[in-house]
Amino acid sequence: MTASLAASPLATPPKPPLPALTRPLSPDELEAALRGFHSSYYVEHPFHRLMYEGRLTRRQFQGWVANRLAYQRVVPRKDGAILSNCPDPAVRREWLQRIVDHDGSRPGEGGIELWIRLGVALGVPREEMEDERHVLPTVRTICESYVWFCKSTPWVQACASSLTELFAPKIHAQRIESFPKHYPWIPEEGLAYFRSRLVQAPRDVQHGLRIVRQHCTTVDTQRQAFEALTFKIEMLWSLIDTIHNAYREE
Ligand code: AHQ
Repeated sequence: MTASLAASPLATPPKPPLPALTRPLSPDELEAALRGFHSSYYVEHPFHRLMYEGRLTRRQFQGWVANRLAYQRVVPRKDGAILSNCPDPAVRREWLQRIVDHDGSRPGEGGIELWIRLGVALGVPREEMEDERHVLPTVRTICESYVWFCKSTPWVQACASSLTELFAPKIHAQRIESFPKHYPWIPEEGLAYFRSRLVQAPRDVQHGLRIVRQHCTTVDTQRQAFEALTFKIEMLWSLIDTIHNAYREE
């Protein structure tokens, strides 16, 4: 590559070590290749390093939590898109739980409500969280791209894109560990969302892996699963990049 064109380090996620796919992978080989994306996951992004090393300012935290609500709010919509494309009632019955996890069973419940409470705990007034006045146009476009991806992609590949959560327990555990240590001003109840995901994400990942292991049995469908996970890896990287650049402290 021409030196002048090389992007600055960490401007793009590290490439995962993908197998050549000269033949279909066994289900175990496929799962191992999907887990190999861990090195590309945005837990290594500079913004997240600032966060768990205790170097994030209150303003950066508030910009992050207010913008990340846009992502939390598209999750049940993209899961609804997957349900609309999925012909298997057994898969739909299990996948449906994800929508309840985020929207709750009644107002004032669910993960999106816990995320709004995290925003309030970080000092963003509830009204300013809920009306999304701080959500950046690029963040909104990036989040909407996840909904469009799940609407327009075969349901198995859309399920594969959710498997970034293979690596999410690490990022939630880092927050639960680092917030009290570095940011004593954040009330303990602000961590409730991360604690809920430590339970829900591993359960969801097992379901997503079962689907991909069962349905991605050819070179083409396995390549499409890698492409779906790559889309999501880059989507999350773009999301945190946008927030990092918008709230840089000079
Ligand atoms: O809070 C998150 C969440 O509910 C989900 C759903 C899942 C999906 O279906 O794509 N991905 C996801 C993620 C959540 N939190 C992110 C974070 O950094 O807090 C991580 C993200 C993911 O890894 O995909």
